[in-house]
Amino acid sequence: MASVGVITRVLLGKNAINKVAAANTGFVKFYSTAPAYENIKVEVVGTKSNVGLIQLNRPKALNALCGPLFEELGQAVRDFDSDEKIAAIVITGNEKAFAAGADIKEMQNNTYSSNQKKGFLKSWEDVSNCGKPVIAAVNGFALGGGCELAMLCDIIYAGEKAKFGQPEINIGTIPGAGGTQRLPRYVGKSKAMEIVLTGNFIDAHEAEKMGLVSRVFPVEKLLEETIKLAERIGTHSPLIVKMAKQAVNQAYETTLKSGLQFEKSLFYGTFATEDRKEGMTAFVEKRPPSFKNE
Ligand code: CO8
Repeated sequence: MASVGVITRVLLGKNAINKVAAANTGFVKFYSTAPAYENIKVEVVGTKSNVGLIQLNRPKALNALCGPLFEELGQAVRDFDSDEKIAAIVITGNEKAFAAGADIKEMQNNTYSSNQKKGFLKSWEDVSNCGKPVIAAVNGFALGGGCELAMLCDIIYAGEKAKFGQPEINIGTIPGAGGTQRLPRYVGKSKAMEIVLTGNFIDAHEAEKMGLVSRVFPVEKLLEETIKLAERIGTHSPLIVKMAKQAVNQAYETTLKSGLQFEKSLFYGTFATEDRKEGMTAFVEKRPPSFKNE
């Protein structure tokens, strides 16, 4: 894990720096200290220390997404989004589970009115509102809310033993955090219907073939490759990366005509930035660009 091993800073909640003894989980080094979070681990990784890594950390419950976990995840995403040194965010789980869904034990006694009153699922918006690229590194189960969380991310990389599914139908409910809406956009109506109506799981290679996942790696390589992807994105202008993300996301929100108009406005807009000027000047001068996020 040489390239992943460069972990220079440990984020504790709001960017406190704390260097402590490392504990090896088997695929990346995490630092053991009094945790700022109970349900996730958060740190900065990458050779340039510009990748925010969030590991879901309820291994005994297969990372079931309880409310406190989601609140912590939202906080961590917001912190990384507002940290200028961070170029991209990676969300991962462990080798057995990315996340096996919403916490069934927690929601077992919910009622229609308690869902309405508590605004159940509200904190999920933090991940989709993030301006920076968010990449899911999925090993093991990504089921129900776990699959939906992966789909909230901008790119999904998977380990070859990953399993995706929307098994809510087995427990008398339906996907509630985007599964019925995002999945058809990824894989088309017929496949999405099959997945949602049967509750069957699909493996990583099927998921890649369907377009749900962009690449599949050996389990032990997944996180390293995902961090490399985040680092590659981090070589570009953060400002322009943000605009590119907005433009692609717009394709899911609008008609082709207004999407093309939106894209053109953003494209023209890049010409008002220093980074566009620097990028093209560097190309003409045959040198690497030096972006200033301006
Ligand atoms: N919620 C709570 N606990 C869970 C969950 C879950 N989703 N999944 C697993 N666990 C727990 C088990 O209860 C078990 O705990 P314990 O040891 O205390 O009994 C532990 O994790 C290990 O699980 P298993 O023993 O079942 O492990 P197996 O390897 O035998 O099976 C499976 C793995 C196939 C993943 C199995 O655990 C399973 O089917 N889990 C449930 C999957 C599921 O139905 N997910 C969908 C949940 S509903 C949902 O996500 C709705 C989303 C709506 C919006 C999101 C809101 C937050």
